[in-house]
Amino acid sequence: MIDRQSPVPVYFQIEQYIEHLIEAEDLKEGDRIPSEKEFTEQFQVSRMTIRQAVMDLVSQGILIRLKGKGTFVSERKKIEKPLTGLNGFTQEMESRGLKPDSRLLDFKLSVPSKKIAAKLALDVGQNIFEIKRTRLADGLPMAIETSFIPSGLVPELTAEKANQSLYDYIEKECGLVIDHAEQTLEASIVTAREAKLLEVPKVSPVLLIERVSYLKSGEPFEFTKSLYRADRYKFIIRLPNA
Ligand code: 16G
Repeated sequence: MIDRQSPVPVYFQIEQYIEHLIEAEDLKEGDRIPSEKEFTEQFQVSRMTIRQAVMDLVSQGILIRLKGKGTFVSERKKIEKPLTGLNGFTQEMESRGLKPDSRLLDFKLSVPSKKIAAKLALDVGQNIFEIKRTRLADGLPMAIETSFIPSGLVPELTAEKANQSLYDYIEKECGLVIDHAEQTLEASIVTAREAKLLEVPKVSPVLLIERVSYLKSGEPFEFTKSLYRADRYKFIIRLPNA
């Protein structure tokens, strides 16, 4: 199987072999791949070589390592999210039959930076709530979101409420009407801390989305910076002929 005369490095040949097993469905999503020891015996190469091949596939998101359990073929099906229509994370996940959840990382009342004050059209002296959450679907981290909301709009907001659906709170409990949003989408790479929170390998790609949402009154009510896992998300846009 391994061609030692080939200019293609041995670890890369093993990588291609594992990818071939996945394509041929000899290894399916969620299957455990053979251990380093089994591969070493099969290919008669060093453990280091196997490790290099496996780590490469882990960093590409093709395999996933679970501490104490082994290495598995990752579930690669991405969520396909249309970039039309405004909805919140909770609503979006529920409509897909997934259970939304959040881990509150930070909740505080603060003075906005110049950038945030401009995004939210705030006057000097108006404060904001800053809410940072890891968003999960069926127990899996999907995104890290930091939302900035003018405190004057939601004066009664608490950490407990902020850890549930913010859009529900704004509409159902505050009686405000959400109208539209403007957002940008860029590629980015996680920091070491974000990698831990999202449970992805270091230096993984993410989709950075910045959204400013407006109430029916025309007033901006949130500026949110979201980092969505690039291995779990894919956005769809319909393009009518111009
Ligand atoms: C979405 C929004 C985010 C909003 C959140 C509210 C994107 C890119 N971002 O994640 O701006 O704050 O929903 O969700 O879609 P919630 O109602 O579950 O708190």
